[in-house]
Amino acid sequence: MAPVWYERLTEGLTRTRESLQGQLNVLLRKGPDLDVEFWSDLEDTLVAADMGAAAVTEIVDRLRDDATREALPDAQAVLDRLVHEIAAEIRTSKADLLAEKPLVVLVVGINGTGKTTTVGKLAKALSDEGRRVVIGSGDTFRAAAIEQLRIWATRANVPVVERERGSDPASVSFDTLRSAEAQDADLVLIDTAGRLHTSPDLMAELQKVHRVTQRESRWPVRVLLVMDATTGQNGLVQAREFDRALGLDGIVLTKLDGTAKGGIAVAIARDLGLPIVRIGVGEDVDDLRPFDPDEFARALVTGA
Ligand SMILES: Nc1nc2c(ncn2[C@@H]2O[C@H](COP(=O)(O)OP(=O)(O)OP(=O)(O)O)[C@@H](O)[C@H]2O)c(=O)[nH]1
Ligand SMILES: [Mg+2]
Repeated sequence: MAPVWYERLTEGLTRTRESLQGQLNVLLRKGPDLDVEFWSDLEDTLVAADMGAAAVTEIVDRLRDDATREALPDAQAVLDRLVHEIAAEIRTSKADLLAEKPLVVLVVGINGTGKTTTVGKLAKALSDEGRRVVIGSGDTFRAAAIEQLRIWATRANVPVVERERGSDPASVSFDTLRSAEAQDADLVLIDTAGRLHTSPDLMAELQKVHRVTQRESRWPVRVLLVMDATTGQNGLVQAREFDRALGLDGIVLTKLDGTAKGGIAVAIARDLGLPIVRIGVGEDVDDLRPFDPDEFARALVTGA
């Protein structure tokens, strides 16, 4: 039997897989001919799952080469090979960015992508693994953000550092770092307010938070962008802007359970050259998973 977390992953990717498989079945039914039309239909199918045109062209070109060289007998054989090709396309660095110790992580992104939830899930998972976590409540803007994070901190049983609503978020970073050092922590997770990548004032504020965090931290500071998979290709535009403003170290891709376009992971890994550090496949505390290219490709295409 598949482990529970893999079931959650395949469950989370159900929409993408069903849509992909529906299309692929149409291809399979058309018969064994690997003609020009087959390859072009396959390209269309993968593009529709949001994998991105450039990545899809590469994947399909490689499959076509394989089919010629190794005489893949039929469409079914090609689809079996597809999993390997997708995995190869999304394979980035093997090391887990969050394994570094001690470490400060600034969590950023546009509104509602799942930043606060991700901070909560990470705090729980990593403190369960023995990390000494302190959370910083850097969203001093949105009503109820502080309470929302406090609930997660309680759930994860880790301390949270906060200031009253309307405070300077950079000063929350400052307080959090001092508190983490005093408590001999080894992982600081700092939540930030959601903001549009197109808002110069809010991006400047975030740059200041980042600057202060870097200046005040004795530990390495990494910036994680939380991206909502349901935003599709626009997520790539957001990521480029945040990267330009801050220099991103990795991506957390959330809400993969809520979209038929999970192929966006392929576009991210390929086009941004940034590691996907974790993926969100639901709202529960357990629904944050490591991103393993082979498992992900398998869950996406076959679900077995
Ligand atoms: N289905 C699903 N929902 C998620 C996932 N991650 C977060 N959510 C939900 O998305 C909504 C927004 O999550 P938040 O964590 O508040 O998002 P945020 O980025 O902090 O939002 P702002 O602080 O307002 O910018 C909540 O209802 C979460 O439960 C996920 O992986 N899957
Ligand atoms: Mg939030």
